[in-house]
Amino acid sequence: MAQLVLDIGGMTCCGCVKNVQKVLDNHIGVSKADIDLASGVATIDFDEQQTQEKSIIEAIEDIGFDACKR
Ligand SMILES: [Cu+2]
Repeated sequence: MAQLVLDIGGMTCCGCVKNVQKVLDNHIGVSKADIDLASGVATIDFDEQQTQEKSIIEAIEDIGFDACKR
């Protein structure tokens, strides 16, 4: 199990957080994702056998948010 901490740009309300949360929860290999709206930080636990950092970042970018590794 690996952990990825991302700065997510563009989240302005809890609706945004919900959208990002949904994408992460549905992402194969992600076991846990905590998102903090105030700081814009997402802490993501994932299985390296099933997904990779790049794929998780792309999934967030695909719905219109910026994501970069801390
Ligand atoms: Cu929003």
